[in-house]
Formats: sequence, C-alpha cells, structure tokens
Amino acid sequence: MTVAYLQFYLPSKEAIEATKTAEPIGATKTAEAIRATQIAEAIRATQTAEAELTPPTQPIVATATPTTPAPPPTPVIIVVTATSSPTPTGTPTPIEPTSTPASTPRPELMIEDFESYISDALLAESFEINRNAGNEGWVRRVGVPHVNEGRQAMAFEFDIRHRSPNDYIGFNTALPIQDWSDCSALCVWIESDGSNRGLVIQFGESENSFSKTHRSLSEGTGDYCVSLQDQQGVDLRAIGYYGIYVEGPPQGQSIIYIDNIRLRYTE
Ligand SMILES: [Ca+2]
Repeated sequence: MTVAYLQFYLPSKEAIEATKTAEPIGATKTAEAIRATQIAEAIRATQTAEAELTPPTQPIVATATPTTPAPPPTPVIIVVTATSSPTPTGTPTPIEPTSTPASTPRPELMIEDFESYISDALLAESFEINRNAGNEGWVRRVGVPHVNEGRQAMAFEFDIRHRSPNDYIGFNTALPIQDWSDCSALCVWIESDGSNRGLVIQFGESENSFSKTHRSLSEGTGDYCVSLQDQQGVDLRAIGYYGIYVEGPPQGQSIIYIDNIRLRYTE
C-alpha cells in the first residue's frame, strides 16, 4: 500500500466550525470558508489514510492452529458402583440331577477263592468228599485257564457210578458260624462240563440242617447264585456249612472247576 504524506495549514477554529453549518442553497462562500472546507476534507482524507496505515495494535494471530500430533486418546474408565444390592427376581430353582447317581454297591464277601492252598492235601482237608452213595470224587488245585480270578481254583473230578436215587457226589465244607442275614445271595463261579447234570448248592447251620437249591450244569460257565432270602428252615444268622454236589443222570466221569464262592449283600 502506498503511503501518502500530506502537508497543510491548520485553519482557524471559527473557519472549521463554519464548514459544519449547513449552507443555504445558492449561498456565496467566502474565500476563507472555501479554504476551510478544503482543509476539512483534507483532514478527513488524511484521517482515513492514517486509519488505513495505522498498524494493528494487536499482533495478528494466526487463526490456524499449528499442526501438532494429537495426544493419544485417554482411555475412559467407567466405574459402575452398585447403589443397592440386586434383588432376586424369584426363588432360584435348584438344579435337579437328571438321573439318580448310581449307588456304590457294597463289595461282595469272599468266602473262598482257593488262592491260599499250597498243596492238594491241604485243599482236600477243607473239602470233604461225601462218598456215602458209593460214587467217587476228588478235589485238587488248578490254575489258568480254569480260574475265574487270581491264580488258583479247585477242580472237582467225579465218577457217578450208581443210578437214582444214589447218583450224586459232592463235597461238604464246615465254616465258622456266620451271619448271612443281610446278604441276598450265595454265588459260586463254576466252569461247567457242558452236561445236563444237576448242580446242587446247599448251605445251613450244619451238614444235618441245610437248604439246597437245584440248578443244571447246562447253564454253562459262570456265576451260579442262590437267593438266601427265599430259603426256608435255615437260620441265616448262624450259617456253619455249605456243600456243592453234582447229580446224574448221566452217570460217568467228568470234571467241573470251582472258584470265587462269595456272598452278595442286599441292595
Ligand atoms: Ca481263585
């Protein structure tokens, strides 16, 4: 911008005031009034120019914000404080098990597993063969594969030579008096000879007071169980005897294997 410097003479105060007074149309100005008017116009022009030339009293501040890296956003942590304890909307329903857990069965009570006999003679002392009917029988130790469990079982060999009613042979075993009243069954593992001979399991207070149950060896190899609760005339609280017999027909020689004679508890 061009800077202009003007030089003038200041008129008298009266002349300047005279220029501010409205002049009637057609009025004749005096030379001094004309001069004063010109000076007043020059003053206004000068003031206008100075106004344009006057530097701003305040420094010009750039309105644009300097570009600076934006600070990383401050994570906002919202802390929620419960003002009151939650109120349950209803009584919680307990989760019912979908099925009744299986009860742990009581272990069986082993009466005889044939593992403790170190000779056939000792085995024969514990299992007395009943030869009253004139037939023959023998017991001896036996191992795998004729074993239900462990390393030993008992082989019972027999020869049924007579016909009915004397076509049977078996062994008797005495026990210390035992209470079987809370047991449900007496079970005997037997490897059958595959015949249809009868199998008799008997037990009671003694050899002279017992109950017997008839089964058939045709049932095959496995557990032969006799219900104790169904027995009549036997005091289950004072059991002192059990015996196992084989009866014909047919007559002849054969062998069965016996292991794990045990009691099952009532469930
Ligand atoms: Ca055994």
